[in-house]
Amino acid sequence: MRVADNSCDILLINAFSWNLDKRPCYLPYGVLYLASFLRNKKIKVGVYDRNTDFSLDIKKCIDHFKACRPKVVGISVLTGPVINDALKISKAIKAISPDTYIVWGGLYPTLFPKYVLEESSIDFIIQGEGEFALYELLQNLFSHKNYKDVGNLGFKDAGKIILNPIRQELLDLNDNPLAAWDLIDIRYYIANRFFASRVLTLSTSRGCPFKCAFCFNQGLPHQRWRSLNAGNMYKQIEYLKNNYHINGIQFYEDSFDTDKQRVKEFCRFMIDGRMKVNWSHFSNIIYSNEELLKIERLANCKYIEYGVESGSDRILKMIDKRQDVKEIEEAFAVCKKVGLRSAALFMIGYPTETRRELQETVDLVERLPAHILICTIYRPYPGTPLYEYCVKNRKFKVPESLSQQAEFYRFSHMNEDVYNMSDVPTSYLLKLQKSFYAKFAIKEALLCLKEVNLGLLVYYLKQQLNPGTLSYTIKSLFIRMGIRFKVNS
Ligand code: B12
Ligand code: SF4
Repeated sequence: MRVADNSCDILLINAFSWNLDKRPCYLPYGVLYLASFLRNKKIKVGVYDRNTDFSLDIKKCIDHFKACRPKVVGISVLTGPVINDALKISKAIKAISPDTYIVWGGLYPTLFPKYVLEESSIDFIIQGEGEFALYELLQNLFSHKNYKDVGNLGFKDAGKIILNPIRQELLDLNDNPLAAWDLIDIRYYIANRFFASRVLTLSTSRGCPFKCAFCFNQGLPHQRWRSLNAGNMYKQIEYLKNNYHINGIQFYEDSFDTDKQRVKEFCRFMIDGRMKVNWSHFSNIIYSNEELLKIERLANCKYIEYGVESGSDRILKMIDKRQDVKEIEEAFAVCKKVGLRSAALFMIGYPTETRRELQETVDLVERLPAHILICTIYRPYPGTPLYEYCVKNRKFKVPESLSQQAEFYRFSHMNEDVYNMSDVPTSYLLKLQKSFYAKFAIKEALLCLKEVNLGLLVYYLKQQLNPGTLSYTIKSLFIRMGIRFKVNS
């Protein structure tokens, strides 16, 4: 949240989505890459991350806006409760400064453009990748030229909502390799993880070549996988190590290892440079490759997160996951053999999912040698094949207003009263999610002990000693015992 002389042409705000114990943990790469791109074009940029503003109201954010006096405010918005925060900020800024342009970008306006533009405090949205479109919009606004042809732009013209076509051209990530880390207070983001004590997240690729039927990627026009090259990945790590003394990196991107050559070269850089930084990444089961994983291990990779999604082959086929249960088990076994820790990410509550299929997922969770488990409940995202299915066959209708959508797409948890696409009662899904949570809590505690990471153990215990969390964990443990021994009805 730093601006050199306080004034700027555009203030980029990352709306509040999450922090834990005063740590957002995840760097807001949407605004950080946009900021460095615009800065290279000589535009004065400020960044404000609401995830590091721990006040419940938006006073600090608005004071910051007043100090910067930008002509344009860009707000980065994911789907979920974050919408409410973005809306509150937009309304407050418009109320005190009606001439300031408000632009929303990020996944939510990309997937739900019309709902956003119906809101009077929002002037523009930019769909999809933001760099070229935002730069072009700013150039036109600053020189009072016509902005109506800017690709990816959405706006209102005489009350009518106009959505311009999405441009085919995508950014070459190597043209803008460093994010504007210096515009935020990085200390907030350094997290203590089990594999290293000072971890930052990195985002070195965009897009995904897979076609999972539930995933937002299918709703993004013209997304295509591309990446920073290995040299630039290494340069980023060197920069973060030299400037912020980190000892761990979490690659937080959809498809880190689509280009195996890139990963091999990156490992070579890490090994040759004797870089003492541990790291982790997401991967796909069908990318599992013992030879590559051994090289990764040598280059200090410690941990891999796999989208397992389900323990039922029928569900895996239905969601077009391109993996079966046997392959999943093999991939986790390879990780174990090579000496890498692993996480299994699951979803439950898919359309048509039955109790028997959910039991197959429970059984798989028991069998997998994963160290971390995460389980979320399925929600239909527009633009995805599974969303279309839910609209046609499960009477699904996306909630009408911005605030209802904020509630519907909120963080993983589900109430009894929302749409449930599966063939089992919502109460059963909730029980199952709690049971996974309990298993996760136990595995996490064991991992802290095994890694002899006392800082993390203290953090974990502090979290667990919070009365709300503790009662949730205890309740979850009982539910887990019930599900484990199949005595639940
Ligand atoms: C880091 C991350 C988080 C972080 C927060 C990130 C942040 N902004 O602070 C945390 C951990 C908090 C998080 C939480 C959740 N996340 Co998340 N997250 C990600 C992740 C892995 C990386 C985001 C990122 O840095 N991308 C890289 C940057 C460069 O891309 P970008 O942010 O899209 O930005 C570009 C454009 O969107 C645009 N843009 C972005 N902002 C702006 C602003 C302006 C003004 C303009 C013009 C343009 C613009 O330009 C940018 C550069 O081209 C994405 C995966 C992904 N591929 O993006 C999932 C992802 C966004 N998350 C997802 C989900 C499902 C969630 C959760 C719901 C998880 C859950 N079930 O609990 C929660 C929801 C939080 C909430 N809504 O309140 C989904 C989809 C969410 C959605 N449809 O909105 C994604 C896509 C993962 C997936 N494959 O399913 N997430
Ligand atoms: S692999 Fe992950 S990011 Fe890619 S389409 Fe599937 S769920 Fe989405």
